[in-house]
Amino acid sequence: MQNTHEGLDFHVVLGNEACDLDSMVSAITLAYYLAKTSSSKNLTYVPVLNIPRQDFPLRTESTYFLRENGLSEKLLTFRDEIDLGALYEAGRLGLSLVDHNVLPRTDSFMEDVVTEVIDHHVLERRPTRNCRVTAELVGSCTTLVAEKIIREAPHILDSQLASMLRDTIVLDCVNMAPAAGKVTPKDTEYVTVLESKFPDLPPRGAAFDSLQNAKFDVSGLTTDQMLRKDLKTLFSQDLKLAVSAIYVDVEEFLRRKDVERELQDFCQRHNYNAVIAMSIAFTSTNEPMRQMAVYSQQGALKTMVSSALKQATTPSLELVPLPCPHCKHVTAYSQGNTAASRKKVLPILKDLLRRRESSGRPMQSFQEAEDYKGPAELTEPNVEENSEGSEQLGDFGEQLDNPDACGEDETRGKEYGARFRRQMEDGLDEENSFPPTPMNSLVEGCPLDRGLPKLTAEAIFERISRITVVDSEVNSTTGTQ
Ligand SMILES: [Mn+2]
Repeated sequence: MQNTHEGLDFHVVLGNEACDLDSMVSAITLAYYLAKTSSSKNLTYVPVLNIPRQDFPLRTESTYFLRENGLSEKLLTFRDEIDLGALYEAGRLGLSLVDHNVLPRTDSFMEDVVTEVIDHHVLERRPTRNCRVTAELVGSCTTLVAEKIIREAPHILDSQLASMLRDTIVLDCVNMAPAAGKVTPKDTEYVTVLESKFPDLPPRGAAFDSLQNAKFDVSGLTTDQMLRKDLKTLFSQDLKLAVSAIYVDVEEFLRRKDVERELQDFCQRHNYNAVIAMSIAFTSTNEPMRQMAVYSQQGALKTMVSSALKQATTPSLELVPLPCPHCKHVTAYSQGNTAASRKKVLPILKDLLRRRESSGRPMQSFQEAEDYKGPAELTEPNVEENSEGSEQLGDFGEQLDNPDACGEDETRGKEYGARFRRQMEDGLDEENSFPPTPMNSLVEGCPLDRGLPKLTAEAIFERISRITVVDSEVNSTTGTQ
């Protein structure tokens, strides 16, 4: 494995920037299929997870899934570890897109090497001669990859591959429950095929429950990771607000050791002026309870945000202060209006920022804000909302496929118990609405802004070879069929 890969070309299978389980598994399994069925000797197939490696722990269901399936995170290639631009410039790159069908704006220069698209979102790309497109509005992109493998290379299926495909489809399709509005006949068809070929797969329900639990299991996360896991960002000219859904009660969150210092670190690290943390929990009778905390080092800003939330009328949040004896820069509330999710709270905050801007109160109100270089030269008040952390995106634009999928979460949820309901709520929102194009670019910049790749072609080649090795070891111990 020395320098024998000089002329090596790369075919990268790229998932979307939400990097949810569907994207990850579609990328890994399609790259595996391509590697197993390719006759080309100098082409390396690399699944690339379209987030920086440091963000991967936020995808708790994905890290859990890899552990369960005996794949090491070390074997995966993340977006900040491979210089796609340089490979493209060198004429050594081909691309398959899975779980999205157009490259985000910052990557669009590579469109001409996209030779294949497999996706379940509404098609946004124009047809071209050299790109094969498979696009169907099924519940999971993984269903389309499973279909391809079962049709074209059923011999490569083993129980590990089958289990990865099946479990991802089951999670995306909410345990194949029609009432959830995700599953389509094709999803059911391929889950059934996989289960009939591998009757030893654990029951669906168990797979669904454990993945669903893993999705909300933040016990291993740092405060910074908790705040980034399900985050929306609002910004105006001089202010940047983090609105985080946290997956533990606000009260419990505020009991974390050194939480105020960690909130301060979080704000400094990511240039936020304030953090609004929201939580939802369910009582034993499945009644939702929402709590909210407002943090800012800048007292005037904390007061302004808190007042706006307390005085909001559309809707009224019915905030009641929660005792927080050690809090200096935090005010905490329980939220009487339990129907007001983050989706309802965001407009209140947007409106606040907008009013502030149009009343011409610029930087001097909040001196500490000066290190944030907001979108420059806005001629009119302009409040933008952006998503990052991407976890909240969950299904990345699924909302586009099912515009009303989440409207009646409460009623739907009742049929499935609290855990399912949490999924329908998507933690705190009913929403997954965001554009399928770059969501981090305005806030965090492109992953590659951080520098050039650390991996050489050889290192990537070696990593991929190791995947194959691990894979065959697993196969030989678990057997097939
Ligand atoms: Mn998907």
